[in-house]
Amino acid sequence: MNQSVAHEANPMPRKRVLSGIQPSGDVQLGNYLGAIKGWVDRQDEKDNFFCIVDLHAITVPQDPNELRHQTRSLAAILFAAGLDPSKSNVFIQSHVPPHAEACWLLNCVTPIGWLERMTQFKDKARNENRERMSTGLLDYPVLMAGDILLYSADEVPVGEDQKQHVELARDIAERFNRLFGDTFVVPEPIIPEAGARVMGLDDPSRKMSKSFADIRGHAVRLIDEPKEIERTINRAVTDSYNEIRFSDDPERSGVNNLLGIYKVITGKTTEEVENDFASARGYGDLKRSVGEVIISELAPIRARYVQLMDDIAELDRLLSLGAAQAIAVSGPKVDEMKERIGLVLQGGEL
Ligand code: ATP
Ligand code: LTN
Repeated sequence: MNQSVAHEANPMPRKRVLSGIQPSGDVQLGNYLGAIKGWVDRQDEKDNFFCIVDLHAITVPQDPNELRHQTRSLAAILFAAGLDPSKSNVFIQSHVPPHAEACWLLNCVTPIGWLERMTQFKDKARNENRERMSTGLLDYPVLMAGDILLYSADEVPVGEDQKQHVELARDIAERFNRLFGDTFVVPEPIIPEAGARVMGLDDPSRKMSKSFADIRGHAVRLIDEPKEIERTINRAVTDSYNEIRFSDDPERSGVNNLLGIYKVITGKTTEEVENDFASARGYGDLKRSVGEVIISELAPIRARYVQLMDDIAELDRLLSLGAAQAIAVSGPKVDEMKERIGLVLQGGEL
């Protein structure tokens, strides 16, 4: 719908963007700065698909009622953060059957060694008993490759931690194209220059994560009240150098992280940020300023979120519109995959 309008006004086709986010907990500042903010800022220039990846979320155990709530809550956050349903198709992955189908078809051309080498899988497998870990956790990146390839996405805007998975999607696309002829666009990962890896405020050596967002002091959640944000930032781990400048010294990663957050939100250069703090009296001043910029960025999002969650029927309607657009693109693509592989299509060949 948005695409045809765009094409009339502009003969150059817009780049197709697809990205995904899991309903696996409360959306945190890293998700926003590393991914969502970029989706919103560039939605006017692109042809946009954003997928709430509930099938990815169930690769680890989820409480059914909680998952249902988190899925709608995530949709409300995405719209509240500025995704406009007339410009961006926002949909739930499980509403669009081609995703699960494409995953199976791509499983059959993906060597298992490629999956066993994925850093995210190795990290999760290290802490999990293999007798309890789901097969879905290993297969996770193939489902993600399907998400991307079904839409012929040119660009996949993600945080740094997902770069390897997008590269795997490229490898899978190239292998399928080699085996069965040109079928897929080979996608590019788009990683923001700043904000691509926001670190945990309680432990700046590991990335801020939605699934740890309930741990006290770990994350700023997009729906936190200003007082809560202030408290979390005040509690953030720093160091004893008392020097407010960017640094790649792991011992100073807490302060570096706070400065990084300030830098993305204000849009200032490294030099301008350091100048802002040249006369600061200490980390107390730094935390106060960082807390303030976060609160002014998130307050309007929180207000819109509360309104949207008050009308679930409207939210579900917007998600149905997104799913219809998604099916219109991914349905024919999955048929093309089947035909190339040699499966007989119901009703005859394309
Ligand atoms: P989980 O804890 O369930 O793995 P998550 O917080 O890592 O969740 P995802 O839904 O897996 O979030 O990721 C959504 C998007 O947010 C992805 O593009 C991912 O790269 C990005 N992202 C996640 N955490 C961060 C972070 N700390 N800094 C920057 N970007 C991030
Ligand atoms: N694995 C991603 C979420 C995701 C995704 C996608 C991102 C699922 N499918 C397709 C980009 C494109 C993550 O952020 N953990």
